[in-house]
Amino acid sequence: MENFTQRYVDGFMGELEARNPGEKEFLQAVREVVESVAPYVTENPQLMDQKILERVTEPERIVIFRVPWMDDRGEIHINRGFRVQNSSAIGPYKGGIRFHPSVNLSIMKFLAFEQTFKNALTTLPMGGAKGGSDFNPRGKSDLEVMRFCQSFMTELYRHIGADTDVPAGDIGVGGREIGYLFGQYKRIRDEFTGTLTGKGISWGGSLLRPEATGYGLCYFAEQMLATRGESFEGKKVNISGAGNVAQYAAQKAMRLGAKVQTLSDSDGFIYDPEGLDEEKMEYVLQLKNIRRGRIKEYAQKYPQAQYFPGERPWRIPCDIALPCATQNEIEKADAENIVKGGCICVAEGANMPTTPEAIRIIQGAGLLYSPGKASNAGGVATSGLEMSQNSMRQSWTSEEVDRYLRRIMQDIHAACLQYGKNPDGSVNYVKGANMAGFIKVARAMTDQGLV
Ligand code: NDP
Ligand code: 2IT
Repeated sequence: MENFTQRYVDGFMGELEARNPGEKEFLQAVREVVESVAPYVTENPQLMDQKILERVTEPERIVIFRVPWMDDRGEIHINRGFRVQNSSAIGPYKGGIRFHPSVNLSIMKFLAFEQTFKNALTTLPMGGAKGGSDFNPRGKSDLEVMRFCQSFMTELYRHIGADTDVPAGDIGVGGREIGYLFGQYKRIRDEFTGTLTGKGISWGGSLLRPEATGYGLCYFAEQMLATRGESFEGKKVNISGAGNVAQYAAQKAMRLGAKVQTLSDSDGFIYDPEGLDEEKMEYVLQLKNIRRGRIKEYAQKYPQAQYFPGERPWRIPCDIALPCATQNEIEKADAENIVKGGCICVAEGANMPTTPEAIRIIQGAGLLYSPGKASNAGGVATSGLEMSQNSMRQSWTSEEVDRYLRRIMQDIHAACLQYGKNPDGSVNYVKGANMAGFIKVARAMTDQGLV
């Protein structure tokens, strides 16, 4: 990076850190984007004059609220709810809701910031937002989850709407939670609109929305592999997580001819040297989505698989790594293991799962590497398709939705190539995704004046 550009990055980040002290995930996410776009911004001084980066890193609105609820024994609990509406430059705010004990303002702001550029990449008109709570759904009964969701929505409803802000799922928020949230929204507002996505198929949901993030991730990884004449066929794939994204990434990778060797949760990982098949996949879907069990039970059911408590799957050699659990789950030592194991491609299903140091190791070793905002955009893109279907009061077939999803992932890949191609022909997907997303958002902000 040239001196002037480096000074610009340092100055910008210094001010941002002073304004947002201690928000480490938010600062990490912003730094990655700023480093990618700084050469472009400094060559286009009108972007500096208009303070585009200063504006897009200050959320348009943040709502923080009390969420009181009562457990099955009659004890009262108080959680904290959040909605960060980062940018409405290109459409109504859009982004998931996360229920996890780690949720805090920094994590909400990083996710809303990332979502702004991810949504721009989808080519659909959606702004960027994120919400959630430090509520831990683990071990809670359905009724407790319902009471929590109703209390959460009793405050959130006043800040959202089909043309204002459209939440969806994320960690700890799946079909069950979206159902309870939607029910309460509808009851308070007395209107049946597409204000949440990820709804059930019989009440406004889109076919393929549950599968979309994982499937889209594999469609994107297919494109990356094709740049080197490779495919999923016969490849060993390691996946982290065992939730929504991991499940359908595993299913699609398997159907594309790969051997899926690992899945994980926050307690440990399973390694199945024979790989997943359709029957094992069905077992995982039942285990996680119906019984809400732990991944270690897989190794009890299938004794050829091993369970490693307290570990992540990255030390098992693989050809393709798909992190699908959470932020910063690939650290320096994990990245070294991934490289040492002969991996050729790391495609992110989770949001920001790789630390900056680990990214440098992976990119430095010449692996294909894609950031989540590009490769996991299939989920929110299909949410955008759900919004379109709701507005038209229509529902498309899975084939139609799948065709849109494939095309959107191909277009995002093409945008990454357009802005991320290095002189030697290799592709910097981080730069490509950040530039393509930023340029679109910056143009919309310029057109709409100082707001
Ligand atoms: P789920 O809640 O369905 O699954 C999350 C999985 O990751 C679980 O197996 C969970 O294990 C594990 N996990 C969560 N937090 C941690 C942690 N701190 N350490 C280790 N493991 C953890 O969530 P999703 O599959 O929906 O989301 C996974 C990732 O994908 C997130 O980064 C999310 O932001 C991202 N994403 C999700 C999209 C979607 O449409 N759902 C779209 C795009 C991105 P445990 O049960 O032990 O908590
Ligand atoms: O991180 C994400 O893109 C999501 N959790 C999906 C958001 C959405 O609105 O579908």
